[in-house]
Amino acid sequence: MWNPKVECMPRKDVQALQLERLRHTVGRVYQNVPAYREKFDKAGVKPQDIKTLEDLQRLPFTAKDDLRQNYPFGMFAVPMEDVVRIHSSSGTTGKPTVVGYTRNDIQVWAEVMARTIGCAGGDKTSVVQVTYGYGLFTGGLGVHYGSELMGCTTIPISGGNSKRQVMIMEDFGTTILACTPSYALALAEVLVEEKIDRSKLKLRAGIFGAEPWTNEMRDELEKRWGILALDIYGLSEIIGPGVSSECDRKCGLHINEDHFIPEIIDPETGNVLPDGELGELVFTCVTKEAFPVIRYRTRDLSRLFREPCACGRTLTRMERVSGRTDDMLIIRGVNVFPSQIESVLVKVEGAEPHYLIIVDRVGALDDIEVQVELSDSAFSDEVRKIEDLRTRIAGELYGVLGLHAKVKLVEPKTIERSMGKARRVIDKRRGDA
Ligand code: DLL
Repeated sequence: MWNPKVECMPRKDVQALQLERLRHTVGRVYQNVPAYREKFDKAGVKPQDIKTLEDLQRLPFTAKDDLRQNYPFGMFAVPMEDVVRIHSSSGTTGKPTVVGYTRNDIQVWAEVMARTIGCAGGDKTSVVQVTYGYGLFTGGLGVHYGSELMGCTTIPISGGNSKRQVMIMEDFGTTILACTPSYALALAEVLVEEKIDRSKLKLRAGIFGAEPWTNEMRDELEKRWGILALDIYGLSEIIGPGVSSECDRKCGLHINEDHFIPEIIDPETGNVLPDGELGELVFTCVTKEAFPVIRYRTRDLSRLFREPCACGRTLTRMERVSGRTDDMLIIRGVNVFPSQIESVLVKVEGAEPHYLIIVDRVGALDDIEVQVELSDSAFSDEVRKIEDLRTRIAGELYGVLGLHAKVKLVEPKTIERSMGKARRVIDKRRGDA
């Protein structure tokens, strides 16, 4: 464990720390960021009104739109001369979201990322291959600084060039792989293609995140790599990776709540939901200097658990993110999450866990097609067997989704492999090409 003093802190001490930091941050943003002052004034709440942690609920939410309206630096709470780093999240439409860090913010980020690596059993003897992209995306540099702070040997290889990735993994003795789960799956295939003997690798853990994935996909990655595959979560607006991470108990992600206060709300009403209920994650940054967001609506769906973990950590845990509020597909009135489809596909014998969901409207009806890759062995089967497989997958999908999805089996290696966040859904109804 990187920082047992904080990670195992008694709950009342965490809360006292949160309150003190929250009050300080709320005062700062009110003072320094006109957009927050306006929002707070409109809601009729002053920084002095925040006397308990529950008073957080009196503050208005911040949404992606607020950041857009103040693009690029309008919500920074320090003068630009104190900003030492900028990152941004790509966003599919319009202007990106821009986030800034002071020197101290970068140190906090390294600290929370060292905890993340610690959760995966890392220490200064670890060799961390950072396969998340470096650049404006927070993945690469985020893991990088945490890994260096911990004293790990850090390989800043970034994404891409899969053959080189597996060669370096073997030659440099990588022990922890950091990349998206979809890229980890693609790399597992390259390992086989390159005939690299898995038993010669020193790899023991993967810290996978930046996109939704399922427990079924975890089992698959653990099987293919022979490692511990752990979920790590974060978003640029809060800090990047380092918001929360799983330990080897795999029972939720430990939130670094001495820096980020989590809440779960009903996405429709905005009401805070009790612990254990599924809803939208909201975070408040209480130590960030350059870009402290207050009650930021992530659109990610999860639940919170407060009981201490068997590992000894007392920090609040969040359930693996099962989807986003804007991820949900409504097909003929039925709510469908891509993660439900993934959990079925990963388990099917004869199909590879590479898939693409295509949604369209044909006439007045929504139409959903799930493309799945055949495995090499299934591909050489006779037509009847392939047809049986197709029917079986369609049946299993029906069982989970309660609606008929078309299943199209495609040839091995024809679904595009991604180096970063995989694109799983093409929704032609909203104009996706
Ligand atoms: O993806 C930060 C990150 C980098 C996290 C590397 C983990 C590892 P953004 O590009 O701003 O930041 O995207 C944030 O990605 O709101 C979620 O919807 C999704 N996401 C991130 N981690 C997970 C995860 C980075 N473990 C958005 N499970 C978030 C599910 C995730 N979704």
